[in-house]
Amino acid sequence: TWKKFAVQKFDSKDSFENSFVRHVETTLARSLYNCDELAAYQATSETIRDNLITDWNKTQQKQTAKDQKRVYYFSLEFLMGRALDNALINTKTRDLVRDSVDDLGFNLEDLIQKEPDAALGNGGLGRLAACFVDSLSSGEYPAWGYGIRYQYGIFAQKIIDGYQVETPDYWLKFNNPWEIARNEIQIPIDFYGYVEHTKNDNGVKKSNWIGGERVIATAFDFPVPGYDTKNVNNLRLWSAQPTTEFDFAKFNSGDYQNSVQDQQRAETITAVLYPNDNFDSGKELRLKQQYFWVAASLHDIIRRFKKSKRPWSEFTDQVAIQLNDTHPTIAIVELQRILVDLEGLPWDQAWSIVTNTFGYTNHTVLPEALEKWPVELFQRLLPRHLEIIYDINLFFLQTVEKQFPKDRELLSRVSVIEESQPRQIRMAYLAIIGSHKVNGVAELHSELIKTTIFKDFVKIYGVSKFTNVTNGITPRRWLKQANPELAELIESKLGSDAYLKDLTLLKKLEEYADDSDFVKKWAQVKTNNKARLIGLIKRLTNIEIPNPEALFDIQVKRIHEYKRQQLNIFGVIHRYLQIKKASPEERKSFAPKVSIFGGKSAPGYYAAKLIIKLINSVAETINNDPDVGDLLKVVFIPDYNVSKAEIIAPASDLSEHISTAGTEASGTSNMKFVLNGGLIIGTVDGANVEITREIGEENIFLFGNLSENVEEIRYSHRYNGYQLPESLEEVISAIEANKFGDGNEFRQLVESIKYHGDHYLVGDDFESYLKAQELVDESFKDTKEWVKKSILSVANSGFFSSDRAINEYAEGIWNVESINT
Ligand code: 26Y
Repeated sequence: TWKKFAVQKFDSKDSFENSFVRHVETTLARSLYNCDELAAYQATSETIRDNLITDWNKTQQKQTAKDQKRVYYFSLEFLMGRALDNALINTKTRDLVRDSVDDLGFNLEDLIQKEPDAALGNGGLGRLAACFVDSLSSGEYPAWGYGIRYQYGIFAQKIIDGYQVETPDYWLKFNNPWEIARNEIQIPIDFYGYVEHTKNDNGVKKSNWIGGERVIATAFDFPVPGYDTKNVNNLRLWSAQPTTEFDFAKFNSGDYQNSVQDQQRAETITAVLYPNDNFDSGKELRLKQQYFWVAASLHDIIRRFKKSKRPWSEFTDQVAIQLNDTHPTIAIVELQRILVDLEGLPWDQAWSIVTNTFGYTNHTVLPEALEKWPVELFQRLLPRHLEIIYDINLFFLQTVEKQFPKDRELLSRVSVIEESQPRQIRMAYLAIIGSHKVNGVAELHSELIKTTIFKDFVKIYGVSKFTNVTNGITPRRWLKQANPELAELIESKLGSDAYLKDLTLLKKLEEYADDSDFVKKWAQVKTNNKARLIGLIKRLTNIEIPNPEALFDIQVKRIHEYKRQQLNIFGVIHRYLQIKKASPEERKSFAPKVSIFGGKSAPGYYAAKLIIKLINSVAETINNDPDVGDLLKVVFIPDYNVSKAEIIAPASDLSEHISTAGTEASGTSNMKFVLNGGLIIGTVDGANVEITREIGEENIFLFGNLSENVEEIRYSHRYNGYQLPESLEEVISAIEANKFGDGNEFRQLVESIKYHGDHYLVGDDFESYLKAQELVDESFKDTKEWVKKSILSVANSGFFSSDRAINEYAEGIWNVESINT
């Protein structure tokens, strides 16, 4: 009898329109006559959502029945972007829905634009998590993502007088059709309080944490559809709520107002995403977020495990947890606490379960990005966890001492506790000690962590604990969705869309690199995508790009000194000065170029904000200089985000990935640009190395010092002094001569390079950068050759699919299988 009531998925225009109308009239309580684009977007989404939820339910049932090992991806950031278009593509209903909403008097593209980005992340790390959940679903892995449902995502960036101004991103303003509130799931999470030490009847010590403040974690589920499969996995994001238990002491003393206020504080835990990328600010609320999310997630996972009535010894056959950076490291301690204090397991057995459960991904070697927490803060906020950390550290140091007797230096170097003022807990070390595998995110980076920041741990554990999984991106969003014309052209040659599931199939495109008809079409797609970007730029900045044939040179990513947007803008100034010096006749030999920047700075990062201001000031001068005309335009696109990246990445001729060698762990925008047929100018850093290997060094413009020399050069700067090249001195003089607004304003930026050691080696790489740019100009003149490079790059970028990355994690780290194997 159940069967006959089963919810029907829409599978035709008729059934779609039926459901659409029902959602307008019932879910939204509107009439069809009063249905604007926002309502139409919502009704469309609700209709898709019905299908997703139906498949989501079946997926969960199937996974439960199969009862295999599941993987849980713990990430404080999921930079998802918009859901609608992606759901249409993954469920292959886009054409049907386009025609249907057309019938109903709407344009699908317009409806798609109504959706706010789910911007619950800063940059690369958060977007990686989003690509990974897409690949986990598409590969039909039994997998859940766990994170926080921030009420405010990453701030929206406005540019006012050339300066970044942050405005709050209240993304949940309207109903969010893509989440399912699970109000019935209510998990109590405690903070503060004290630890009670007792002995049980057998004289065994027992510890019991009595929390001092309680909040409730409630779940919101986001269905994650796979591509061309009915598999829909779950992304569970936690939201903090007050408990309903009042503080009766306050209440009875008549202090009702304060009693309510205390409760309200609970909600602040999940109110806002910390907007720092690669920089640790060490705020108490951030640690509260971390524990809140991790404790709720583990509670959920353990509840699920207990339903199966298995013994604890089988926990690691059922559960793998991946830690996206050190942000969830407290999970290691929390699981140990649950097993020992609450479940009564012996320490060693518990610890073996813990270490076999966790894997840790490192995303950076920058010291300022490595998390450390003051011992004092832990003592107050999580007193029992601090005790457990001490014990973990003690047992660890004891084994090290056995292995390397009398090496006190080593012990103090690897101790989880840094004996500084104040004493701090080194979260990365805790993550290594509590995991069975540690991975970097590109080959070079994975080698670097073994030889620099974690070198002592290689000595202790052996090299096999450390591994590499090079990052990847999902070809569904970053090719099919962002670049539908290129996807169609590719499909016409490959004969099917199978490459979207096996990206290495792109290889076949090599056969067409000299096919003049194909080359022409390929170039036309790029031109169309550039036109689309020109429209966006006009709308956002009012800057006209007069020449769509100009070389589009793009650098979009978080603004950071190590990513060296300053090197790029100095290069632009150099070009400008060259144009100014040239005679009108000579000017004809310059290839027209548009220099495009975009990215957010952390609100408190002064140097990065100065870089933004400098870019805008340079743009102002150059764009209004009649000597320059169409030869050079400079644009700063405000509020760079996932949706804008989808328009920007397909429109590049050249993109810049020019970090100081050894500083960018991987980079993933480099992959997005290559997959969309743009060439790269870059340093020998992060995944650029592997991109070069895959596509061939004749197809990439590499420059700059190598990572193995960086420390030596910095040392030499410090002790022997250094001289900036003439070309850079000239650029700096132009800034100081107020050619780009008040030069004084940029003093700090200039001085850090001129006088304070030039930590990021801008001077050392400048000439080499200019040479690479000259080569770019030269190559771009030969359109046919350029397009050929573009085709060959795309043909050989299959390795950079996040599907490949996920398969590597599944096999090498999680020991988890796809549901159909
Ligand atoms: C400590 C805390 C404030 C913090 C917050 C965010 C620390 C780091 C981050 C974010 C780091 C991040 O996005 N890292 C990037 O990860 C990408 C995915 O692996 C890499 O491609 C990229 O090189 C790396 O910078």
